[in-house]
This record gives sequence, C-alpha cells and structure tokens, in this order.
Amino acid sequence: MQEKIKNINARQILDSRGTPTISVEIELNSGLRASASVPSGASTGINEAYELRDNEKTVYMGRGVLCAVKNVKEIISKALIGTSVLEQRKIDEILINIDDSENKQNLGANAILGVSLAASRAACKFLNIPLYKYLGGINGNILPTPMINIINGGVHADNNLEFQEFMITPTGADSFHSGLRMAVETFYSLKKILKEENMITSVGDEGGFATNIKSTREALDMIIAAINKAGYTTEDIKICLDVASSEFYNENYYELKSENLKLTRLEMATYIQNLVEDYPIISVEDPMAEQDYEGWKIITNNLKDKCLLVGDDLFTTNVKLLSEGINNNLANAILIKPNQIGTLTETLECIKLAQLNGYKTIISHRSGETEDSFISDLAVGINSGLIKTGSVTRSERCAKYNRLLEIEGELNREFQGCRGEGARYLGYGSYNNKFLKWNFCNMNCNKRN
Ligand code: 2PG
Ligand code: MG
Repeated sequence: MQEKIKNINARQILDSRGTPTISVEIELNSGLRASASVPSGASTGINEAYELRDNEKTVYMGRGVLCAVKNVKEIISKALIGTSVLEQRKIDEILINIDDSENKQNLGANAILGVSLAASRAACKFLNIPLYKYLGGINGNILPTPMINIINGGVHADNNLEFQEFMITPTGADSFHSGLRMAVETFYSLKKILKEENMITSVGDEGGFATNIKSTREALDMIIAAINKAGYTTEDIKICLDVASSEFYNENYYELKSENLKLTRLEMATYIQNLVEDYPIISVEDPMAEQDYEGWKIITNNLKDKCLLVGDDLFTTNVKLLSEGINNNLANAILIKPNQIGTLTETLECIKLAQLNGYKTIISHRSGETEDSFISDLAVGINSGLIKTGSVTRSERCAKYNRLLEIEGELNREFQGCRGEGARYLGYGSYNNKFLKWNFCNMNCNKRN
C-alpha cells in the first residue's frame, strides 16, 4: 500500500538555455516524494518522440510547456494514482496506452518521461537504495569512461565549425576521478592556448569552447596541443567527435561551408576516414545523416574495426530503428537519450537490444539540460561503460560528473577491506573489449585462459 502513487504534480522550470521544461514530482502513500526533470535537444533527430510545447508566440517565444504540465496533472495522474511505483513496466505501459500515438504526440514525450523517471526515483526512495542499484542491482559497478566536450560547433555554438562536438576521453586513466582530472587539466590547457592565440574563450551550449576555429583539422590540432601541454599523450587521452551531419546534409550533399566543400556521401565517408587515420579519434557520432542509409553502410564497412560509429539521429533510442540498423550493418554503437523515446522501460529495452547485438551504448545528456543527474545512475546501473555529458564547466554538466564521483566513492567504500575493486573503470577497454583486463579479487581471468 505504502508504495502506491498518491499524487503526481508537475511544474514548468527552466533548462540550461533558459528554455522552459518540465519537472515532475510523485508522492507515495507513505508520504515519500521524488522528482525528475526532463532535458531538451537542439539538433534533434526526425524520429524522436514528440516534445509538447505551448506554441504561444508571445510567451517564452512559444516554448512554454504548460500544456505538458496540465497533461501530467489532469490526465496522467488520474491514470496512475493507486499504482505501485515498484511496477515500472506497468507504469510505462499505462503511459504509452493513454497517450495512444506512435510518437507520444498527444500527451507529450516530455510529460511522459518526467513521470516515468520520477516513478523510478520514488521506487528507490521507497526501497531506500540508490538509483544505480535499483537499475542494476548488484551487477552495476562500471564507472563510464566519459566523452568530455571541449569545443562546441554546429547548432550548439555561433562559430563556423560544422562539426557539433569535439570531445576528449581519458582512456589511459585508471579510475573515473583521475580521468576527470585529466580532462579538466586539458580543458584549461586549451583555454591557455586559445588566449595565447587571441581567440575567444567563451563557451557554447554544452560548456565547450565556442571559438572561431577555421576548420575541423585546426580544432583537432589544437586539442592535441592541449593534451600535450597538460602533460599527457594521445595514449592517455583520445578524441571523440559528434559530427551531427544531419544538420548540414542538403539534397544528397554534405555542405562544409567553412571549408568550402560540398561532398557526396562517398566523399564524406572518405573525409571522415582520413580524419580517423590522421588523428587519435576513437569514436565518431552521426558521421552520416539520419536518412543516408547508403552512406552509413559505406562508412560502417570501412571503419567499423577502427573506431566506434555511433548512431544518434540515426537510431533515436528506438528499438525499431536500431533493429533496422542491426539488420543492415549500420553503425556499431548507439547513443542513448531517454527523452528521444519517452519512457524508462523503452530506454532499457533499447539498451538491451544494443548490448545483445554487440553495439556499444553511450548514455547521453541533451544540449538543453537541467541539474537532474539521472543519466549518471543509468550509465552505472546498466554498465554502459561510456557516457557523454558535456564539458567540465557549467553546473548542469558537472552535476552528472559529480554524481558519478559520488557513486564511485560509494562503490569503493562498500568494497573496503576486500582485495578487488568496487568501482570499475575500463578506460580504453570501454571502446575496445579486446583491451579489457578482467579480474575480481585479484583473480586474473586473463591468466586463467
Ligand atoms: C547530440 C546532443 C547532445 P542535442 O547531438 O548528441 O550532445 O545534442 O541535445 O542538441 O541533440
Ligand atoms: Mg549527437
């Protein structure tokens, strides 16, 4: 009885861009309360679940979410009051059924996800366990290797870079906290380099520098210089890209205006391939546009053994699209964003399908974020091994890293006095399983083979 939903409340709050978003609070019969807030993207895939906005031009430029708030208070709460929060699948199924549309356009995926996530948090409170434990039980103990944004481009910054995200990833670290430190030091080395070159050091939507770099290669050269200046090598820290190419794919061409290039799919694949050959790049997200399946086939065929090819707009955390991708040999990794699909259960189903098919999963933030750190717990709970959650500046991004530090501490404390590790950090092994050193309590499994 005590674990049943007594009331659901919602309110309009602001995300990191000052755009309205929704926060949902669930109250149980026991009196316990838990809440969750929902992020929002800028470079959204065409197949993402529907984000309901008020569209009233004079209010918040049409971006208000009071209609989504109303849907939670008046429709969703009626359907869920009396349901046990321990039945997440049932809750999500009810949400999907009362919306009754293909892409959650009736109630809004933002309204639905807020309720779905808040329900899981309420369950944790009731059971008195942390969220990552609720999601992963005794199995979730891998701290993700972070992809940390240091240069913003595309629709996340007002500079000329077409590529949306340039990230560093501390593959040579031996723990999450030391990897984070390496990334922070590199971030500030890059800042110094930019200053020396009289370049702008202001930051973009995800906290990476939004400076006027002329080309992709110039950005990559600067990142390598920053890694070295911080005292590291490209063995310690590697590079990841989010090309977000759907944003500059027009009528079958990839238009890199800053470099005066208009590329066919074949030329675009070669352009990316050359970058992977010339730089220590180990992951490329959306190198080809979401509708360019032929391009994806080419690049997957050529690069699948060299780096991660991550489908974000391509898959939109959707099992149908991922299945199609698996059947057609598209990509070898998937970006997981709960708000692309709209419920926790569907997110977990997509993760499971990916993992069963050997696709790497990268749990991801959105460019418009809140201080909610749900994705940190999700990454550890499901042992994703990888997380993408922006730069090491700006509190909405740091909230995720800080939560991971907290989880790391908690897992290690639990293990105190034992010979093995509580929190595992796989570093390069998260990208490439062949490099995993797997052991528990000093029993080296590699040796036993
Ligand atoms: C992406 C995301 C997050 P947005 O493209 O991967 O970095 O951006 O939330 O704007 O879609
Ligand atoms: Mg992306």
